Amino acid sequence: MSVPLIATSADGARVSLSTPTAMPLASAFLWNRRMMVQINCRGYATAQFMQPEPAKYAHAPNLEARTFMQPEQPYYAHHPGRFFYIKDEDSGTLFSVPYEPVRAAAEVFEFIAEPGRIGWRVQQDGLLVEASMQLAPEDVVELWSLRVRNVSGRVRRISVYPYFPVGYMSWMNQSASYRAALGGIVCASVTPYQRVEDYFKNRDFKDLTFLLHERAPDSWETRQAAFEGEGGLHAPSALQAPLLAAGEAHYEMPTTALQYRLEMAEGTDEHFRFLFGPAHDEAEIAALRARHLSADGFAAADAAYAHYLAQGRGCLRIETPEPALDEFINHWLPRQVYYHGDANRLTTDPQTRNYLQDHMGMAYVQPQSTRYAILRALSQQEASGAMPDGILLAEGAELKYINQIPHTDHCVWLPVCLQPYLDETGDSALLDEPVTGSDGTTATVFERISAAMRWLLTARDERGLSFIAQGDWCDPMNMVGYRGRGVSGWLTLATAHALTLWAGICERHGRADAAAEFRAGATHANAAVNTHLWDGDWYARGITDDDIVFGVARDAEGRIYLNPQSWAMLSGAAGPERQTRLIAAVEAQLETPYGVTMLAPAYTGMREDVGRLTQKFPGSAENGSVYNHAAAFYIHSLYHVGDGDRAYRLLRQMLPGPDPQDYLRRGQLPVFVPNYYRGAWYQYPDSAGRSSQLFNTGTAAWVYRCAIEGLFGLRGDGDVLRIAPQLPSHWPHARAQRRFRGAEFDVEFRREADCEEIAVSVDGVLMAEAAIGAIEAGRHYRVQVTLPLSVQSSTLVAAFATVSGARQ
Ligand code: CEZ
Repeated sequence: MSVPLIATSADGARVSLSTPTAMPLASAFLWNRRMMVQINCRGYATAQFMQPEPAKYAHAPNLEARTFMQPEQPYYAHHPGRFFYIKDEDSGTLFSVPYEPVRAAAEVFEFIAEPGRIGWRVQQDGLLVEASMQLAPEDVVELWSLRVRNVSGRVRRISVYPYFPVGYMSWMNQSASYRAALGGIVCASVTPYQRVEDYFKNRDFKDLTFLLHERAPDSWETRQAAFEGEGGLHAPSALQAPLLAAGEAHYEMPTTALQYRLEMAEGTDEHFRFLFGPAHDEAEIAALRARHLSADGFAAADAAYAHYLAQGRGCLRIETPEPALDEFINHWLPRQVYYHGDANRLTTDPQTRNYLQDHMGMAYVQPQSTRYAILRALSQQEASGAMPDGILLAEGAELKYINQIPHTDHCVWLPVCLQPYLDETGDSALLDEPVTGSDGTTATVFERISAAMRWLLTARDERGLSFIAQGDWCDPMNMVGYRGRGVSGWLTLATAHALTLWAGICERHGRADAAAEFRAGATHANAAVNTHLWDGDWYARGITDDDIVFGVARDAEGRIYLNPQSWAMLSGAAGPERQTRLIAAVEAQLETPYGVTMLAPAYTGMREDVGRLTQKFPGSAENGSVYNHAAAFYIHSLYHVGDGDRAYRLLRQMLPGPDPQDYLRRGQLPVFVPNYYRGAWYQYPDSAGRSSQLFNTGTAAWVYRCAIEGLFGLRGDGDVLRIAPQLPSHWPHARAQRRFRGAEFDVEFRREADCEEIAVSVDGVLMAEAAIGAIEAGRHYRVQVTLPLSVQSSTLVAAFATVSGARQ
C-alpha cells in the first residue's frame, strides 16, 4: 500500500507529510506572545523573540554584523536548524533526524504538524526516532523531546548527537562553554553596538543562547569549526572520534552539540528532553530548567499551550462536502487569525493597516481584543485626523522601516474593521468611548473616526482622486506619487467604501447629518473614479505624478490590477454592467489554477513612475503573484455582489490539495495560508503556484470573514443574526456551528427541489425572515435552512440588498 503524500487525522487537527524531499520547504509554526518558530520538514528553522524588538537566538548574522565582519572571523556557511545525528558505533553508519544535514533516505518519514506541536517520526537503519518541539505559552524557550527505539532485532551500540547550531553571534564578543551546574551548553555574546545610548538599551538583552539537557551527556562540543571540521555539516569531522572533544569556544563561532553513547537492547527506548532558547543570565537559565525540563514540566507546558490555543478557537465549525475545507477552517485558519491578533506579528510597531485588519479577524475570535486595538490605534491619531503609518505597542517603540514611508490608506481601515466588530458584538457603546490622543486631546471614537473620514476627503486632488504619496495598501508602489501629485484609483474606491460603511454606522446610531455628509463624499469619490479611471473593461490603478494613467489596456506590463476591480464592487462605483465587464477581465487576465493574481502581466523591469514593486521578481509578491491578501479582497467583493460560485472557486484555490499534484506544486501544507503563491505563469510556468511559506498575511482575517459572513452567510446585523448563505451551487447540504453573542447556533443547510427561496426555521418554528432575533446568551439554537436546488444569483443579490440596505 502506498503512503499518501499528505495525511490528515480523522479530526483534521494533525497533518503529516511522508517525505522530506518532494516539498522541501513545507513548514509549520508555533508561537506565543513573545516568540515564534517556523520549521520546515527537513529541520531548518527560523525563530524570533521579542526583547522588546524582534531578535534571534540562532541566527544568520544581521546586516550590521556583516558590515563589521572581522577578517579573522570568516563568514561560515550558516545553517539554522535543529538536528539529531545518529551514528552506529559498530558500522560507522550515520543518519540524521529530521532529514538534514546527512540527507540519507529514510525507510519511514513523517513530518507532523499539530496545532500545539511539530514533530517527526523517522525510521532508519533499524531505529525509530521521534522528535518533537513544543512551546510554553509564556516563556521564550523551545521544548524538545527525542525518543529512540531499537526495532532492529538486535543489540545496538549507537551515539546520538543533538546539534543545534547557533550561528555567528557577534563581532564584539562571542564564546561558548559547557556548564555542568546548569546542565547544558551556554553560548554567550554581546550584541554589537557603537552608540553609547545603545549600551543602555542592550544591557538587558538576552545575549545567551543555551541548550539544556535532562540527561547528562557523555561529551559535547561548543566550537562550530571543531565540530564540523573538514567533513562539514553533512559529515562532521567530530563524529569520527569516539567522543566529542568537550571544547570551549573563545571568540569563534559557538555552537551546541551533545553526545550520548547508548547500548540498546532490542525493543528498548531511550528518551531525552532538551530546552533551547535565549536568556539574559544564568539565573534565568536555571529558572527555565526548573520550570520546564522534566516529564511534568513538558506535560504542564503542553496543557497550558493547549489552553492558550483553545482561547483562539474561533466561532465557526463546519461540515461540508469538502473535508479539506472543513479541516482548514475548523482548525488552522482561526489559529492563524489568532496568531496575528494575539502576537501582532511579533512587532512593536505593526503597520496601521495590518494592525486593524488583523484585529478585524479577532472580532470572530476574541472581540475584546478588537475593541482594545481600535482604541489603541485611535489614541495615536494625528491632529489632522490622519492615522500614523504604524501603531506603537510597547513603551519606547518607534516607527521603523516601512513605517517611515508615507502611505495614505491607513484611515480607510477604521470603518472597514469596525463594521464587523459591531456586527459581531453589537457593542455600539464603543462609539461613545472617549479616547485621549498623544497630543492630550480627548474625543470619542465617533468623533475620531469622523475626523479620519474627513481627512480622507481632503487628501484628494481637484478631481476628487486620493493622493498616494509613497504607497497605499501596496507598500512598494512608492513612486507613483512621491512628488505629491500622483493618485491611487484603489484608494479612492477604498475611501468611498469606508465612507459608505461609516455613513451606515452613523445612520444606525442616530447621526443622520454625519451620515449624509459621508454618503455624499462616497458618491463623489465613486464618481471621480468612474469619470477618470474607467478604461473600457476595467478600472485603472492610478495616475502618476506626470499625469499618466496606469493599469490600463495600453500598458504592456501591469495592464490590469486586481484591487481596483474588487473595491469598485465594494464601493458601488461599478454598476451591473461594469461589474460584468470587470469580472470577465479578471477571469481572462488574472485567474490562474492557484488563485487570482494581483496584476498582469508582471513587470520585468523598473518602471520609475510606479516604483520598487516593478523591481520585484516577476510573479513574486506584489509583482503579479497570487497575492492572497488581494485575492481575499476580491473574494469578499464577489460575496458582496452575490457571485457565490465564483467566490467559492477562488477561495478553494487558496488552499493547497487535496490532489497530490497540487501539493507538490505549491509545496505548502494545509496548515496556514501563505502570503502568496508565485504568479507569472506564462513567463515562469515551472514555479507558478509555489508557496512563499510566509504566514504573516492579512489574508487570514479576510478569509475567515469570507467563510463566516459570505460562504455561510451567518452575519450579525444590529440585534439579529442574519442568514444569507452563498454556498456553492454544487453543495447539496452543509452544516455549521456558529458561536454568536454567547449563544450556539447549530445550522443545517439543505437544498430541496420544491424550495423557491431561502426558508429558516429555529427549533422547528418557521421564521418570517432569514434572521434570528432576541438572542439569549447561553442558549443552543437548532436552525434549519432550506435553499433552492440551484441558487439563482439574483435571489442572492436580492437577499444581499436587503441586508446591506438595512446595514448602510
Ligand atoms: O508586506 C505587506 C504589508 O505588511 O504587503 C502588503 C501590505 O498591505 C502590508 O501592509 C501589500 O504591499 O515590499 C514590501 O514592503 C512588501 O509590501 C512586504 O513587506 C510585504 C511582505 O511581503 C509581507 O507580506
